[in-house]
Amino acid sequence: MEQKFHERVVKIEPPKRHFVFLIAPDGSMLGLDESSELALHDEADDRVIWDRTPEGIKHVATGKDVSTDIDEDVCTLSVGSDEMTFTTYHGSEKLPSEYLEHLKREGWVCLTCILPPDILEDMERVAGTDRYEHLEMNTDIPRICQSVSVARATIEPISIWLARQYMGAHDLHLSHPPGFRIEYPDDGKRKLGGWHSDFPYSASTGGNEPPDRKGPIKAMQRNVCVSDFTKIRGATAFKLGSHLSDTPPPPEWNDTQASRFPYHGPEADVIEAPGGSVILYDARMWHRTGINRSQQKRAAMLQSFQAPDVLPKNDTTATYERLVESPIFNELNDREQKDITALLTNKPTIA
Ligand SMILES: O=C(O)CCC(=O)C(=O)O
Ligand SMILES: [Fe+2]
Repeated sequence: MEQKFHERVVKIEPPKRHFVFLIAPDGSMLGLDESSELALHDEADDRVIWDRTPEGIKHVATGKDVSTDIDEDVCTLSVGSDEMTFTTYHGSEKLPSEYLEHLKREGWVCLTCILPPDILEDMERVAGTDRYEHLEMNTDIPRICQSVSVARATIEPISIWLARQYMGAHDLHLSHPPGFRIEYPDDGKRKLGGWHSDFPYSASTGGNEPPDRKGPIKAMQRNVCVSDFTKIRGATAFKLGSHLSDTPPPPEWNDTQASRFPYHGPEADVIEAPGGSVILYDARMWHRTGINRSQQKRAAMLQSFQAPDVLPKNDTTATYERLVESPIFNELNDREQKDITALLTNKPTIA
């Protein structure tokens, strides 16, 4: 008798607490400069991570305390000679450098519950899952044009910083507009997602040769857990560590003659993570959509960051134009507009 669903579970618990960002009206983030003075930054590294204290805020990486009155999430601080207003904003569980260390060591990292609760709920609404299970996703309008929350989730700043660090390049682009993958409860008939490495490490339909798996890293994938990711509800399955393998997944892991189900034995791993988490991983890592054995839909938002020299899988400019014309774009602050513009319009630089 075939043993079913024996993947190992890596369970990620919800954080007990979160750090905060302090965001200026133009979206820049309050941080410290090299002389430990308050300064503005556009990149979400350790410099911009704060903790709330009874007297104000503490800079997590250096321990520097700054006293300020925070009234309904808003405070005023002097940056250089400017008095500026900042809004505290839901931050990460850990320092960006801690995530980076895990990512470099393991080839993946989970930014647990990194999305603010209101953004998560809005993504569930767009997806038609969880608290909005009764809705069906609208596939006529690009998802990023349906809610500012989708745009904000797309440019969550710590994952962009991590992708830039891991890939050793700043000007990344997306290989396709961010899409939602809704996994319906398995009905015993529907085709199931097979094991693969992600673009450009997957064989292309046009016959392009995938890049050398031992060469410089060309892409990272980002799965935003909209639903709670659990094994029973179809959380993504991985072969953790396989980003270092010289080969893509073995064909027998997708042998649908032998079983309707792709490989689901103990060599595979399922990362269970709460909704609102971001799983960022090396695109070479073998993975597949989980098999949803629950009664509810499962939603993930999928995104693929590409190195500057990779030709995108799809043209993202049409979606970008629709976004700019939609009211959503004006809801984004300057930094958010800049980040989304770069990810959707950066052109490959091919030597
Ligand atoms: O839907 C999933 O769980 C994973 C989808 C996938 O293969 C991907 O992110 O590339
Ligand atoms: Fe994939």
